[in-house]
Formats: sequence, structure tokens, C-alpha cells
Amino acid sequence: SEGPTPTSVAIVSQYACQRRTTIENNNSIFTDAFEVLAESYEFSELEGQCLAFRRAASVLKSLPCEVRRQEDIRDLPWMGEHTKAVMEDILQYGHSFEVERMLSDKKYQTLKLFTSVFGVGPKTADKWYRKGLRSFSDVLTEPSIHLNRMQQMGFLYYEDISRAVSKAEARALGSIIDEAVRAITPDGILALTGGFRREKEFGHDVDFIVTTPEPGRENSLLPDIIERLKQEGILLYCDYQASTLDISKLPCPRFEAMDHFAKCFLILQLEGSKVEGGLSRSKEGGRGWKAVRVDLVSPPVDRYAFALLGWTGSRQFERDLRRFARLERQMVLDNHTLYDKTKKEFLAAQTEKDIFAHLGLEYIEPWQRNA
Ligand code: TTP
Ligand code: MN
Ligand code: MN
Ligand code: MN
Repeated sequence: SEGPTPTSVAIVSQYACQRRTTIENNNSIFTDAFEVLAESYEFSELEGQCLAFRRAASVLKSLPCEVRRQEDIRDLPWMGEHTKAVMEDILQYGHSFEVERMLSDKKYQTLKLFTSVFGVGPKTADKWYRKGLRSFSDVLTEPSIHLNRMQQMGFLYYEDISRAVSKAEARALGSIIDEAVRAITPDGILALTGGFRREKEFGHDVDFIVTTPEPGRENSLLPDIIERLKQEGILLYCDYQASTLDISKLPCPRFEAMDHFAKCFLILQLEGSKVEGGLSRSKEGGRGWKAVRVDLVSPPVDRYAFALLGWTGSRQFERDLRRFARLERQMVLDNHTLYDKTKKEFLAAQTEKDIFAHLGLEYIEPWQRNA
């Protein structure tokens, strides 16, 4: 493999799982610009170009200092012609013309607005755009549109759930879920995962893993928790998906965005969390609660480490873990298992450290996975 070259002391790996990326981003001026273009390519379903900008952004996020000159990026991986051109504009003029143009593009703006609603993905947003709809009121008054329940809730609680969740709010929700788990089973295991486990200051939701040491018991855990939250009167919305896990069918032949664990996507009513600016609202003015998105996933205990690693993110970190496993180790990693194709065997793991060790990777702490 590559050793140090005369021009670069520290080699930056092409894999995010071999980089340490904290929430401190010294290059947000570039990565914010890349994210706009990545998103626009996502809307156009140009996955390759989207990924190119996300990979480049991820590399820049891992750098210990700000890029000041074009030559600073000479030895970095994933710096293609297009990304370099955007960076050159930013270095020279302080902004990218292409990004500015995109930000004022009506189609981009509309798709961005529509996909900010819980339950509305790029496909639905594009369908609405092609119908000529440009605003929420256009959508809500269009007779030919049928909103599913998730989208209805997305609009109903839009003001709350489009606002970032704070660390304090995440902590408060942790106590609520913990209390529910404790009341159901004293040996329940609850762990914070997602962005807040990576020590992000804000999130779009709060993610938790819950399980129990008793095999099979995890299947009734989420329904029991949901029932308790309902009885407490704080369950505003629940999309529960039972487990579809079939151990005999692992590893999955190709990677799937969704894993097979039991999970639920919730909206909870968080008391005592005064919405900023809430007092100026005409209808709910001054109400002392906020609607917050919460995800719960419930793997069997022997899958816990894989589920925790898979749900901690970031998405870019996860992508590169799987890509590293496949290309560098001939292994298949997903949220359920690690399979060694050479030895033709599954590699068991109690902890995330076990999985990194199986992959021959240095352990990366959750707060260093903000790739
Ligand atoms: P998110 O909650 O979407 O993202 P995040 O917590 O990193 O950031 P945010 O502040 O915006 O909430 O997803 C968390 C991780 O869970 C992410 O790495 C993807 C993973 N995930 C799965 O592996 N399977 C699933 O079915 C879902 C919904 C998420
Ligand atoms: Mn999250
Ligand atoms: Mn599958
Ligand atoms: Mn989530």
C-alpha cells in the first residue's frame, strides 16, 4: 500500500472509516457548497455525481485545518475536476457561481422545500413539482393529491419537526424512553445512537437502540414501549415495522437501505420544551411542548454491535465501512452481520471494537465518525 510521499506528510485515506472526523469542520465554506450540488444531483437521480460531491465533502471535513490554496488539496482523494472547479471559485471569489445559481433555481428550491416534509422523498417532491405545485398551500389545496398519514403528520407538525432537536431535548427524550424500558423489563438495554451519539449539537431526530438479553423478547419490546408512550399521552404518531429478520438469509445479497430489525418512526410530544418563537404563533401560542421525531430500532441481542455500528452513522462513514470491507477484505458488512467470503464464515461481535478488529481497522470513536 501507499507510504508517505515527499509532497505529503500525512496521507488521507480514501475511506472515511480510516479517517477521524469530529464535528469541528474547518472547511464548511466548501462542504456546504458541495452539499447543495450533491442534493441537486440527488433530486435528478444522478447518483454518481451526487456521491462524488459527498465523498469530496467528507474528505475536507476530516482535515485539521482550512484549505487556503488549490495546492493544499493536491494529494487528497476524491478531488475530481468538477469539485476542484467549485473550490477554485470559492478560493478566488469567496463563493461558487454554480452553487449560487442552484440556490436561486426554482426547481431546486421547490424540491428542497417539499422534501423537508416528514414522509416526502425526492420522488414525491418531483411528482408534485411536475404537477405545477410550488408551495405547501399549492399541495394542500390540490384536490388530486392524496397525502399518506406520515405526510399528513409531516405537514401538521412541520413547524416543530423542521426545527433542529437540541442535545438537551435529546437527553430529555432519553429519560422518557429509559423510563418506559425500565417499567417493561428491568434488564432492558437502551443506547443512544445516530447523530447525538456522534456528539452532534443538533439533530433532525433522536435515534435509540433497545434490546434485552433474553432472545426473542426483543420482538415485543417496541410494541410494549409504544403502548406505554400512548398511555402517557405523548405519542403523536407511530409507524411500527415488525422484524423481517431471517438469519438463514444473511448476508443480504445486495445492500439494502433499510435493515430487517423491528423499528418504529415516531413523533413524540416533548413537554416543557418551549418552542422558540412559539409565543408569536397565533394558534398554539405559548404551548409548552414540542413535537419531536424519534427512531427506535430493536435488534436481537447477538446483533447489537452490528446494529449500533450501523445506526451510529454518519451515512458516509457507513458507506465507506461497507466499501472497505468489500474491496479491501472480501467481507460483507451490513447492520446485521459481518461475513468473510474467503473463510466462508460469519464473524461474531459483542462490541463495535470487535467489528473494527475483524476488519483490521483502527478503532474510530463515535465522535470521530462525523464523515
Ligand atoms: P439519521 O437519523 O437519518 O441520521 P443522523 O442521526 O446521522 O443525523 P440527523 O441529525 O439528521 O438525525 O440516521 C442515523 C443512522 O441510521 C444512519 O447512519 C443510517 C442508519 N439507518 C439504518 O441503518 N437503517 C435504517 O432503516 C434507518 C432509517 C437508518
Ligand atoms: Mn438521527
Ligand atoms: Mn435482505
Ligand atoms: Mn433517524
